Amino acid sequence: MKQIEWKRTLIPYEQAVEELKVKFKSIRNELRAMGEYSPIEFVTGRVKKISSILEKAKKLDVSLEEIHDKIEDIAGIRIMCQFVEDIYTVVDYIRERDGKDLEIVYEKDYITNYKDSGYRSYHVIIRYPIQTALGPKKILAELQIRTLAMNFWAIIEHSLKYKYKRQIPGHINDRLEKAAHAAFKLDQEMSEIRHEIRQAQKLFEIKSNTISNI
Ligand code: 0O2
Repeated sequence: MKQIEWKRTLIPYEQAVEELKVKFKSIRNELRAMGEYSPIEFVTGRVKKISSILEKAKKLDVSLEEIHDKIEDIAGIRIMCQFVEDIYTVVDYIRERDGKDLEIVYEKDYITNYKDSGYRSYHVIIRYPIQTALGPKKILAELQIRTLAMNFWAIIEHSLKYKYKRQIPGHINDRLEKAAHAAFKLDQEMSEIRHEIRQAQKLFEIKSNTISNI
């Protein structure tokens, strides 16, 4: 496929990523504006790189015509949370919207069933309707919901995989395994004192608002 055709093919995915980012950021902004705790810390999104789409198509043995139905993460949204518990609150928000502005295709719980690599995250594959110049269209998108610690580890591991073309040397892999364990422990420890942390954050917010109103 020529560059220009790829560009056209990916436009609906770009649109979906932008719309979904706005929707999840709005949940966070609305809750904060009401003085409520937001389980969403921040949101990012991306359209998969053409080279990664081609790599995945090869791995899954799918033709270019099939990529829209078979590659589920061309449109990807990442929702970062402070605590593991928040992830499940966000998943509940998504489930509430099932059949409304999105359709859940299936869920993958890599938190309970973490990957051999040490990867932890909660994935929800959705079908998302968009309006295009040629009419309505539904596309697949992957929502990855994770804690800040899970995200930190995943970003580092992903860049090392990229650097070493997926053949990470043993001694670095050992460190990554230890780091995955440390990230897991960090999430556990933070969950244990989550009520204290939330109270402290609330006090800090009140203080900041008071100062900014002076
Ligand atoms: P990018 O650059 O984000 O597009 P499989 O690899 O077959 O086990 P599958 O079917 O590709 O899994 O889907 P899965 O497991 O839902 O993975 C999709 C995305 O999840 C990946 O996209 C990553 O973003 C993330 N992910 C999954 N496993 C790992 C992992 O072990 N480490 C890290 N860092 N991320 C992971 P891509 O295509 O890898 O990359």
